[in-house]
Amino acid sequence: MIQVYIGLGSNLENPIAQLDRAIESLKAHKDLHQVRISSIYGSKPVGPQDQPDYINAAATFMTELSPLTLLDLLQNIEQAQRRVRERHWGPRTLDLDLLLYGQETIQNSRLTVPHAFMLERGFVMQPLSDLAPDMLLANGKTVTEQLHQLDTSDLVFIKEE
Ligand code: A4P
Ligand code: MG
Repeated sequence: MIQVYIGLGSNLENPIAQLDRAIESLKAHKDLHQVRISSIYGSKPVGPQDQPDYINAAATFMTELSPLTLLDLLQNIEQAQRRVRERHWGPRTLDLDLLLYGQETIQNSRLTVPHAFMLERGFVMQPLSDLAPDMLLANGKTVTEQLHQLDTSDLVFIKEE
């Protein structure tokens, strides 16, 4: 079993309900075990600013699925919630990013793990610190230490999952 961390994001069509539904899909999946969910946060969009604010959370679980099978699963959940892919970093009903797959470094045409921008994004590191504050990152810092280096002034706590 590998411990996996994923990021969840939405800024369209009732984002909190989008996340809640995605969380239910994760919890119900037979190949994902010991699913835990962070609190839910709001933040200003990173990237194009002419789009609604985002809602973000993180999840962790144990699984035996391979990284690419897991990516398929995450993309199936995105598709089931009618995600429209239009603009890079643009608005979306549901975005599920594979942040960490155990300690593995993965670089292929479909996957970059650890996720390329996770360390610099408060909307990723804050929920991650709910789940694993003392976990060591590839840069040698803990999640909490990394979080404290970021500007998180736009983050608002929405609710506990
Ligand atoms: N891919 C590669 N690595 C991964 C990975 N670790 N996890 C590939 C998931 N997918 C990965 O993704 C495009 C391709 O990336 C996938 O087909 C997969 O094979 P996408 O989600 O369709 O494309 P995208 O959304 O245009 O790009 P990307 O890189 O996913 O965008 P981000 O980084 O997710 O940024 N602001 C706030 N406040 N909160 C947000 O959640 N999100 C974004 C999207 C921008 N601004 C935001 C937020
Ligand atoms: Mg994505």
